[in-house]
Amino acid sequence: MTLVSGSPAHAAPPPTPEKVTDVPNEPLDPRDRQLLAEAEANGEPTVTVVVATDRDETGAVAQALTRLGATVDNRVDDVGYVRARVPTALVRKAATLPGVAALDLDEKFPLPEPTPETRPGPLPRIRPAGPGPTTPAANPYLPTHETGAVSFVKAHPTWDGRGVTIGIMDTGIDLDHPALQTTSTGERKIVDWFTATDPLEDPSWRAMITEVTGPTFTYAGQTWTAPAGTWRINIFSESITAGDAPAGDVNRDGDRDDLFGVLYDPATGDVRVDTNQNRDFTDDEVMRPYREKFQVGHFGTDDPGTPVREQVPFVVEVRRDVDIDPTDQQPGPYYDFVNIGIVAGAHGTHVAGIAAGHGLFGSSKVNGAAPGAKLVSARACSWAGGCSYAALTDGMIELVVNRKVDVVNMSIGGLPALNDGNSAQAILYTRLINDYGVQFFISAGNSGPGLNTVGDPSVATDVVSVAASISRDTWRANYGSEVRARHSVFPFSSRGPREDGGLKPNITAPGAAISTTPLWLPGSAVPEAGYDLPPGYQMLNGTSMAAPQATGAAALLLSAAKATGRTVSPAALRRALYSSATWIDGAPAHSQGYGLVNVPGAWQLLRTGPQPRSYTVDAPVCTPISEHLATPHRGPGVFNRAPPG
Ligand SMILES: [Ca+2]
Ligand SMILES: [Ca+2]
Ligand SMILES: [Ca+2]
Ligand SMILES: [Ca+2]
Repeated sequence: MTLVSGSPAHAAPPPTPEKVTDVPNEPLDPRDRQLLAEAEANGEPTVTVVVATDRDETGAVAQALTRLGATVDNRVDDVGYVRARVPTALVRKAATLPGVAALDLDEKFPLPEPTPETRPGPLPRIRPAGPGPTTPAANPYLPTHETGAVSFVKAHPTWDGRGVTIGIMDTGIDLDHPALQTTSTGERKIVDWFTATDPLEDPSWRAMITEVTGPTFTYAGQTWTAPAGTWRINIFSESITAGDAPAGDVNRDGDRDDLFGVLYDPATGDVRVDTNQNRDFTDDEVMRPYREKFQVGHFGTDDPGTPVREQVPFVVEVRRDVDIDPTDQQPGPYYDFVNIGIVAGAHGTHVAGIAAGHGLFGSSKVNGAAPGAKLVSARACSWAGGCSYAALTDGMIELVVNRKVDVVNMSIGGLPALNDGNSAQAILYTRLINDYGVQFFISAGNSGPGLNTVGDPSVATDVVSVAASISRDTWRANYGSEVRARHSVFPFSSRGPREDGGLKPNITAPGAAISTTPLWLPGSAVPEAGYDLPPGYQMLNGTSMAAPQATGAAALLLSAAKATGRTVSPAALRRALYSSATWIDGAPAHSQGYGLVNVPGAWQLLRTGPQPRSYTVDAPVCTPISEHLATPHRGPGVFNRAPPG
């Protein structure tokens, strides 16, 4: 059997169970101690922290942090959330403030890497044809039928995700892809698109500080034209995208030094981008945030003579009143920022196509799991260092509280030494799920097959942590390999249990797929299977691909519930998915959780109204770091990795 290691799509450093030295009253867990030590070594004056506060203590915590000299950058009282920049020397003090339930230091998860690992070797014995316009709905390239999604939609054509909006927390979704334009009923597929990154860290946010007056003015050594009136101006430089696709060339003309003027009206929030680079804003479209008018701008001009798109789509967004100097330990000075919203890599587009694509490969029949569902794109990753923990937290809150999505997919995560589901992020995600009724599906990670490799924040108790399986048919179609087992769990798929013995991952879904990628990326090979894909498609594997299969399956169930007047709580949804899952023979529970997602089976349970039950289990836990558990050395499952003696 062919062994395929996980693509680093859900890359994470290996766990480093550090030596535990007893620190009395140490408020930080081992990972945060390490991050703080790095900040101290680098002489960083402040660090960003993510704080889950006790209920009704958010205001008091924010005030106390401000008194410590911190800058509070975001605060959501209903969720009990504060994001702040704290003087590095005072982080431990901040963590012990009254009302702080948990405090984590911000860190960067590596940008999801879209390239699947390939194995050099002899030509495959099987030469599948690859997908195309005649590919049927049930196919091994994008195997949504393996969760029962295809048969469910065939039996109930209107329960195909319509009425449901899926949030995709990722690198952003390509706005031009034909399979991401409309739902099965012809409505707009991508209904919202926003960027959750920190304006002071992600240079796609431009500070609107310099004031200029039209009709002509000099800026950056050149003469510009604008409508009469007073404006703010800055430059968007394509080179800031060098860290990942589009690799520093947003207008796809082969160089990396193009500059684009950005003009902003602070009174109205109107934005103009000089996409044709003539330093004249009077011929540029007046743009508003995507959700207002669904405006999409483009850098570059497509050459119709080539299959690839020589053009990158973008949206604009405004963040008002950002404190641009968090190190002066006082409020302000405040300026507005304008974001140029383009995708930071192919990953989010691939995930979106698996969850809810409609009409892939030029086939009217090939879809993601829920072709009737709508999408909201949230970008938490940038080209300068990956996806930030703080942006993933801000973005999840924004998706649920303000963008009103029904279910969320996140195929990003990390692997801290203490993966016990008690991080600040895990606490906040749990509140969002239970208070707002929005279930999160999060990739389990690609750090398997070792024990206790399941990633945070998929370890949060009420998050559905998704492991990656592969069928015999997909081995053939996407790898050209012949195997015996009908279904198996990918070796790279992260294994449980949690540090406290809790059951993770929870469920399994197919973790290899050919799905959508930005049209401006060249076509790619599926080398093990021996065929090529045109621009707009790529074969990727990882739990990143499994999670959106599960999310799309959930969208079908929520769609069916809406159509039949049922209300489904996250607990009931999880119970139905878990109780109906199909056991994969030969795979232990700590690799597959309850088993492979089974949409028709889950609907049978939801239809008759299952009663979610909860049990409390308390058992001894002995691992090298189990003293850091919420209750030291205790947890909901027996887990013994204690060294002898
Ligand atoms: Ca260029
Ligand atoms: Ca222009
Ligand atoms: Ca072209
Ligand atoms: Ca300040």
